[in-house]
Amino acid sequence: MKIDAIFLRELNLPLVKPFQTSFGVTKDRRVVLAEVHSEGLVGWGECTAGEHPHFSEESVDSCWQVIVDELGPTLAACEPENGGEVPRLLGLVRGNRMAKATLENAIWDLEAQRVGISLSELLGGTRERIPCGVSIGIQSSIAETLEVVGREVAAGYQRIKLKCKPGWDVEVFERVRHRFPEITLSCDANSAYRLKDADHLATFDQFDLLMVEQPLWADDFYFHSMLQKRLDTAICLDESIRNRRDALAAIEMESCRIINIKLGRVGGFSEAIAVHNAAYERGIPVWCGGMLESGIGRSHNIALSSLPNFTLPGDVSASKRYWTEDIIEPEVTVTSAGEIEISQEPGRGYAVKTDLVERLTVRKEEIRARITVA
Ligand code: OSB
Ligand code: MG
Repeated sequence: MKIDAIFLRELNLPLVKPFQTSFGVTKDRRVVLAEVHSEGLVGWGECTAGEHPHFSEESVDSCWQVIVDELGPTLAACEPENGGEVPRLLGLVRGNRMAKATLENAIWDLEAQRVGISLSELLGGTRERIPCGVSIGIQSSIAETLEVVGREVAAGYQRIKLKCKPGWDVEVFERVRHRFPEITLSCDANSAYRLKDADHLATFDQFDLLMVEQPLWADDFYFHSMLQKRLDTAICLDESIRNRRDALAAIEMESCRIINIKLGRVGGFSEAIAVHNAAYERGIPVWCGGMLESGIGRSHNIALSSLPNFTLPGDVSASKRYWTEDIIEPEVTVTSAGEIEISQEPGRGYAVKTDLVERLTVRKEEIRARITVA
């Protein structure tokens, strides 16, 4: 496909309410979108990097720089046949996976539109609807947490994940489990613990959690494998899994029993499918993580979640939990059974509200082709 133009935009999108993890609070999202024009069609990509390099080394500003100066000009000079070719075209740049995913995913979006099939079908999706869970940030009190959990359970969500950290864990789990004995519950530490906390982490076993997500260092497999031996509860790795080889290492070392797949974290759809397949072949279930995405990233997550090994509820939830008005139409809605229906329309299945995107744009840059010689 011929690339006619690439625009990169930054939007300012205030969250409906602040989201707190073990590494900080997010109030307003700075959403970077790539808009790739090709032969009359427009493919969209969303950058999932945070405002600060806390979840990973990448941030909104690092991605902006790498896309504008490196990845964008390279891609604009190519004529990729499909999304699957993009990792090779951008391979000269090391790392920077969230930046790469922003562009690669836009090409997959274009490809689905060109072929005239849904993005889900293009990716190899097999589900008509996907099970949904929610990630609940650290609240100011346990009473408030109980209220939020109650609201999400009533809305139908199939799994509740509580963000945790030292000092905000067992007491919270205890009260939530006591009030909601039957719900599927998990927790996510975003690497807030150390191996010396193993005895403490083992006390989480009494709460019948579906998993403990990323308890230790973001770059670790070995200490997670030591910890997994001491827990009955399954460890799920998020931050640690950057690609298929990481998934293979983690599975081989028994560092986890479940894998969270995030498009940005692994560098785009190609690698996400590779991680999915590697886990599938080895009997390790996966689920789709979230990064407080706008409707564009959210629609990509929905399509990805339709692949067969996404058997556990993902952190893919309704637009209204994050935004007063999402930038897509229709907005993402979740049924009372806690499911999202997969669109069978060509492409993403959610139209971009271009006028709203334009109004929310705080910076925009057109990227021109540049031939890079290795
Ligand atoms: O670790 O899953 C995570 C949000 C920002 C950074 C990291 C994570 C999260 C979430 C939110 O848990 C998931 C979502 O609802 O988008
Ligand atoms: Mg996580």
